[in-house]
Amino acid sequence: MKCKRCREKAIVQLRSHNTAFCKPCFVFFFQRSVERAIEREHMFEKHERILVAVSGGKDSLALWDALVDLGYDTEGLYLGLGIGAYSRASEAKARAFADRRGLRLTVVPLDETEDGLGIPTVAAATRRPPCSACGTFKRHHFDRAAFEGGFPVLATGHNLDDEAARLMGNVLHWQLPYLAKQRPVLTPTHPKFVRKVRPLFRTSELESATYAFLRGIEYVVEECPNSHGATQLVYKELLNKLEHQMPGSKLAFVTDFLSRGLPLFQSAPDGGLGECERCGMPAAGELCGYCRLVAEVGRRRTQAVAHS
Ligand code: Q46
Ligand code: ZN
Repeated sequence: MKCKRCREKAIVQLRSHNTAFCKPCFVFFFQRSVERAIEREHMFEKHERILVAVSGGKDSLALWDALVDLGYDTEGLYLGLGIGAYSRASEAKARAFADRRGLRLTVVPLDETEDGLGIPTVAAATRRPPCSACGTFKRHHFDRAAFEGGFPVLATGHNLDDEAARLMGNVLHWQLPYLAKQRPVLTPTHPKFVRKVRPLFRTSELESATYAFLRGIEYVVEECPNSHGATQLVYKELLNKLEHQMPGSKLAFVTDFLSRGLPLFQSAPDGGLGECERCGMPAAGELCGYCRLVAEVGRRRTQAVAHS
């Protein structure tokens, strides 16, 4: 098998693109794909400061690495979710990545912030699935850090597999408001929100894992313990089976939706946003979703003490 670009011996075969590359050409292909996604979707420009949300995993670190190499002005943000050994290991990987390259990384440990709540505590107190609490907490802290840090853009490492699985879930349940928002660039709907972008939306998990490996990026290999049994994983397995039989299906599913499906969902209602009375971030009611959750934890704890 020869590299499609330079005819040297190929080390990576990408069936979805019907191509194969040697190491330097794959690195070039990966970075070029990221750059094309940024340019075509008008995600950001070279003069803008980009906050990259990193989890310590392969996708977000591969994204940060590629953005730095492509000459973008970046800083990293790591949110310590307080999920035991998994969080400790992923924080160590994120820190080591930034240190080795002399990049600036802000670490926000949830259990040491003013509310002092890690994800397991919130999930246990409210009896919610950890991932539901985690989503609300991540959104709030990412939005807040980007706004307070004066960044016009927040980039996350969601890849093609994530996007395809999310799309499948949204289609299966006809989640019209979510379908209207399923796009690689979310423009802010409030002055305190920043542009949110997903430069890896056309890049598969296989490609980001290969890139991370070839670039010598050390990332946390273990999955979050709460991801087991998550519905997203079921969708990913189904899509992997489809991809195996019909290479390129995931990319076509997502990109055809964006070009032909998404315009049909543009009219989904989007209520006006005010500001949260407690934290000042955008909110649909008196409190934002994050502060409502924090208040619920407080109430449940008080009830537990009263009944003990
Ligand atoms: S980190 Fe958070 Fe994920 Fe863990 S608790 Fe769920 S959402 S699985 S990407
Ligand atoms: Zn709030």
